[in-house]
Amino acid sequence: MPSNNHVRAVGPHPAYPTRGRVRSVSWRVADDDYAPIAFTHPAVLKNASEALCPWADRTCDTSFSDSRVTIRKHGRRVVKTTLRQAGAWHNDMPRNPVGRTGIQGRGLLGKFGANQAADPIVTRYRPNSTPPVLEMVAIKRRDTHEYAIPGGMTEDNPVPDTLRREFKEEALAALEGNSAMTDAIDHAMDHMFEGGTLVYAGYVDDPRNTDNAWMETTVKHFHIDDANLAAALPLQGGDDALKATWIPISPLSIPLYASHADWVTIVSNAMERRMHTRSSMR
Ligand code: RP5
Repeated sequence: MPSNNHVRAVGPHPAYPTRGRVRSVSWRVADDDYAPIAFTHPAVLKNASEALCPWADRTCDTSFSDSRVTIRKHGRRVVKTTLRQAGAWHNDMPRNPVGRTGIQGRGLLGKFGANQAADPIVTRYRPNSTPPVLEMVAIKRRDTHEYAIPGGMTEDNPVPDTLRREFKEEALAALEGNSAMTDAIDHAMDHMFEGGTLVYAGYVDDPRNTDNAWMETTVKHFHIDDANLAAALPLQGGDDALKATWIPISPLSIPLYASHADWVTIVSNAMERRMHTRSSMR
């Protein structure tokens, strides 16, 4: 049976073949009949064979066992370990640290092992709402048509840069080519992305995961107290998004992509506690 954090990783994806049957997610439970489907998407293979190889690995290098990292949140810090140290290396290949997925190969993911992303949860209180309604900026993904945090792959860049870049690319596409607006919003973004609160770091229950490649992410929360700034954000979906919009998250009633609902719930609970603390101090 799939565990709670391994449901989407054994489920369907529009660009994937049907997964092999997963009787037991845990590698610790023997399953002699386990027959994962071999699948690496043609787009990954094409990218990997090109002279310039920006995001896909050419081959699985055994040095990845000690050079590729896997992450997790430890208190207020993100802790990094190698695939080997994390027990995510088996038979000269990365092995999904949570368990079986029914697919071997890389699917749509470019890197063997952990594919690192960053996810910014940007919230505000809906203007003039009583009781207060907490909202976050969400995109509607083009691939699965689900609402999601506007995150993206780090592509080996620092997490803070990725959070800012992805938010702009995925949710503020209206800025492109509009230099007057860009300067003003850029300034506001600099301010907004200073700090933030670490919500989660680690494995993502992503529908693209396979036995040999999986998503990990660093999630940070940024709350906009300035209602005028929040209202001024020109939300518009970028290339990977059908649209970008504010959605209510207290309570969260819209299903979200992968494990995004888990992290959004952490944020909405924390904001509720913050509000109670503030009102009890008045
Ligand atoms: C998820 O995939 C992460 O949480 C992040 O939101 C996203 C990154 O992949 P792309 O949106 O770049 O496809 O696992």
